[in-house]
Parts: sequence; C-alpha cells; structure tokens
Amino acid sequence: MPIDGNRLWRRIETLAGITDPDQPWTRRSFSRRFLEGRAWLAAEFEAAGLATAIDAGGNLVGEWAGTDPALAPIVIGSHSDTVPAGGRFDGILGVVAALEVAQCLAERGERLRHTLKVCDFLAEEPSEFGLSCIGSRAYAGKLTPDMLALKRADGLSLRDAITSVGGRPDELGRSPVPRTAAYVELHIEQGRILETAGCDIGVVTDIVGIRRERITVTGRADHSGTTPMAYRADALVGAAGIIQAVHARALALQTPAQPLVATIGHMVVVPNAANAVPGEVTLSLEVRSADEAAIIRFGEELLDATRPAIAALGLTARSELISHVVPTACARPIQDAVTEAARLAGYSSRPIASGAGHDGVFVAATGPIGMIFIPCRDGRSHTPEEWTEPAQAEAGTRVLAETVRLLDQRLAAPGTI
Ligand code: HGY
Ligand code: MN
Ligand code: MN
Repeated sequence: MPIDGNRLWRRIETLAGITDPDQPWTRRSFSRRFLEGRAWLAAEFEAAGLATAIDAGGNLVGEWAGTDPALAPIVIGSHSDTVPAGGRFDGILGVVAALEVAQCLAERGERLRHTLKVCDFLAEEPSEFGLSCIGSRAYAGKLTPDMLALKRADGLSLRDAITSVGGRPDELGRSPVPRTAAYVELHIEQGRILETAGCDIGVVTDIVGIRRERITVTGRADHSGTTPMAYRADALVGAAGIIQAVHARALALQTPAQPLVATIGHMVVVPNAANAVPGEVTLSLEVRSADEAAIIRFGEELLDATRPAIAALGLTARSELISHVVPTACARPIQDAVTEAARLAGYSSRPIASGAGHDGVFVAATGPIGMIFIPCRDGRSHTPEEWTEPAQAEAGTRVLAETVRLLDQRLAAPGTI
C-alpha cells in the first residue's frame, strides 16, 4: 500500500501541536484542547473519505466499508489524549497511522472484505475521573453506571463529560457488545528493548495487568510551631515510609520471567501548608505485572509490612481499589500476521511484552487483538523528550497496512486463523 510518509509525519506534528502552550505536550481528555484535536481529526477522517461519527462511548470512528457486510470489522487506531506534559507520539501515532492506512485504501478505491474502522478511543490515559481507557471500556460494554457516576474535582460527572464530547452515555448497555474481527494498534514501545536490539518492529505478545489503589494515611493536623515532636501524628512521615517500602518491595520482587513494577506517582497532602503538621496523605499506588496474583498481593502485603511503623507514629493506613485491569494476551494469529507483514515489508521484528497499558485490553472482550511497536529514543515516554524517527513511524505504518491486508484475507477464510 503506498503509505505517504510525509503526510503521516505532517499529521503527527499537527495533532501533537494542538497542545496546552504552557505545558507541551498536553491534550488532556475532555479539555478544550482535546476537543480542538478531535475536530481536526474528524475533518481529516472525512476528507480521507471515511464515514465519520462519534459513537455512544465518545469514540471518534471513521469507517471504510468492506465488500462483505456479514463480516465483523477490522479495527485499527489508538488514542489522541495525552498525560500532562506528555509526548508527541503516545497514542497520536496509532490514530494517524490508522487514518493513513484507510486513506490509502480510499484513494485507490480499494475495498477490503472486512469493513475497516479507524478509532480514536476516548481518554485512554488516566483521567481526572480516576479512570483510564474510558472509550474502549464503553466500546466493550464495560463502562458501568458507577463509573459513569464518577465525578471530577469540579463536580462534572463522567456521564456528562462523555456527552460533552458528543457521546450518548444513555445508549451504553442497550445494544449488544460489537464483534471485532481483529483489533491492531500501532504504538511506540515506551521502553528500550527495540532500540537496544536495533530491531525495527515489536510483535506484542501480551499487555501487562495494571492495578491502582488509593492509600490513605491518617494522622492529625496540628500547628507546626507549637506541637512538640513527641506529640505529633504526622501523616506525611508515615506516607514517606510507605513510599520507601513500595520501591524496596518492587525491587525485591523482580524476576526476569515476571517483571513487576510499582509506583507512587501522585500524592495529596492535607492541609498542605508549610506551618501545619500533615493530618492526612493520599497516595496513588500503581502495580503492574503479567502475573495478576502478584499485583493483587502487593498492596495487601505492603500494608501488612508497614502497619507496625505506621502505628508507632500514631497513624492508620487503609487502601481502596481504584481500578484493576487483567493481563491480556495478543492473539497468536495476529502476532503471526504482524511478523509476516514486517518480513514482507522488509523490516526486522521480534516478540515483545508491553509494560504499558493500552485500549486493547478492553477491546479484547469483542475479538482478537494485536499490537505493533516501533522503537522510541532512549525508551522515553510520558515526557516531552518522547521521540521516534519519521522513518520508524513510516515503517510501523507500512507494517500496520500489510497486517490489515493479511488479516483481511486470512480472517475471511474461516479455519485459516
Ligand atoms: O499508563 C500506560 O501504561 C499507558 O500509557 N496509558
Ligand atoms: Mn500513555
Ligand atoms: Mn498510549
């Protein structure tokens, strides 16, 4: 397929450039910037000849109809929202590459057997509602009424936020969960393996499980000048011990077969004043591993191990589950198609596990999924330094195009996949 590498790169730069100017590169879900990016993307989808709409869950979907309407669609895409002060490729690459593949077909008037859907999934990154993968959860029928009732600090509910981007949350759960013939997402690796190995393409084998818990350490707020040290119940001192223990325990649990990572990436101190002893601290604990039991045990064992030190400080600590996403395998037939596509397109490839979470873990409830990785410089991501080369972005898009073509042939002939 004649992928236009220049058009691909121009679109990456244009979408990335729709950012909060004072914090490049930021386009937070549901923000004004996000809506600006969405409007630009929708116009590009339509100009490319795709039937374009926002679905009930707030996903932007462009369709290139196939010749056999009885077949479930092949879905390609990613997400256009970013983390705060994130990069220019996480998510954006996958959406723009999927558009490029569909546009190549449309420009040649070439119809696949399967309808091809290009998706920008809503709010893949952890949002201000405390939830990630909002659009792909909705797509897979996994956005519950409790989730829709979640509120942001300003009181906006997730239900109203989805409506604000053009979704129709009241329709969620009414129609049956769609079937997907295959979902394939192109993404930067967000790690160092491909770059270190000098390999062009990563054939993703599985996507890590992610568990997020809110740990609340409770002490007593006091005047910092008049409260003697021995009388304090300083919640931040207890939180510091928990943060140290998270790092030490995750290091100790490392095994080459089952890497596990744990992070405290967000903390709220109350009352958060220079002249007040902290009375309460809330920590966000995130644990990732392909071993689901390990990520469940981690939080429980952490609180057990730190309880004596917490009690000695006159504090208490408790944990509440925020979200739990199970480890998800990529379908072997899609892995095989990606490997074959890379070979046909003249690129080296190797299997690789994903330590990052992706929309595919929810889309997997509707059909088989696969992912294609390209290298990113020093493995950096979720930071303005995130970078990949135009040639690498083009390589990934070519492999995505070839994978779609292979799957279209193989999936339409039952029994061959
Ligand atoms: O957090 C993640 O792994 C993904 O980048 N949202
Ligand atoms: Mn990300
Ligand atoms: Mn991503």
